[in-house]
Amino acid sequence: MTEIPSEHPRHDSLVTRHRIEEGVERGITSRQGLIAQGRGEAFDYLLGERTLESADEAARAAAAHLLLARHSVLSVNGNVAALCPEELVDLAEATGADLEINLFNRTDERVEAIADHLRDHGAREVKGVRADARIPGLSHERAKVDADGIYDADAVLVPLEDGDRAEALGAMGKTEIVIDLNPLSRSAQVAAVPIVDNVVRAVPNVARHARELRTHSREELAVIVDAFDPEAALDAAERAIRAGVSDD
Ligand code: PTJ
Repeated sequence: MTEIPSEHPRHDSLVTRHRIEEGVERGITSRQGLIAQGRGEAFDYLLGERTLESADEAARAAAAHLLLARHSVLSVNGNVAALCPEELVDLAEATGADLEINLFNRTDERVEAIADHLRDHGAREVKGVRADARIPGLSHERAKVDADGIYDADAVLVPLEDGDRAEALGAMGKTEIVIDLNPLSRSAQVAAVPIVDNVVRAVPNVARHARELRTHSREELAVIVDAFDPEAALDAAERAIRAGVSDD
């Protein structure tokens, strides 16, 4: 990879772009993932490539949900696996969540490459290889899940995807936490907790909140969950994008 000087004004964005490129070369990320990344970058640019106050509040509510859940799962696709594998493993550890591979462009080779990549970054168990259950009402590959993983979970964290699985998981009564830089995307719109932020910032931020909230009682966590307003979070992000103003 070309060395990017740390003082380069778009350093973080360029590093992120290289990770996705490398992900494609290693068979982890799909070629469509490059397009998704470009779309995300445009929104991130408009957000000022920073975590809004409203996204930080969403990350805190997400952490509370993951800690309260009976069984939480972090869904992993080819983009997020390339962008922040170590941070995903750390978030799973901080919350007790499972990691499960779930792909739109699913092939056995990609599933294996992602599972190996996560294990190389410290994951002990990676679900989604067996895929012995289906999410009802979905005709594409993302319907394939593990019976003792996403199918059984009561809270699922879904980073960047299109919205139909998000809706189907909601219909199964699961609490859905979505990370997506586009506040108008279908998955962000249907999420119980939409985090409008880059996954490379949001995943470690949720882990940081989870570690801070770990000593809180279930009642205190429930107060945080109840106080969170998804529509207000989406409105704040949309306002920031349209007006280029800070919400904090
Ligand atoms: O690995 P697979 O086969 O499961 O495929 C994954 C992709 C991402 C290719 C697939 O889910 C897809 O095509 O997604 P979309 O429909 O392009 O949606 C991607 C969404 O994620 C868009 O709303 C982008 O704005 C957003 N996005 C892209 N990069 C990031 C992001 N959100 C947060 N952080 C990012 N780095």
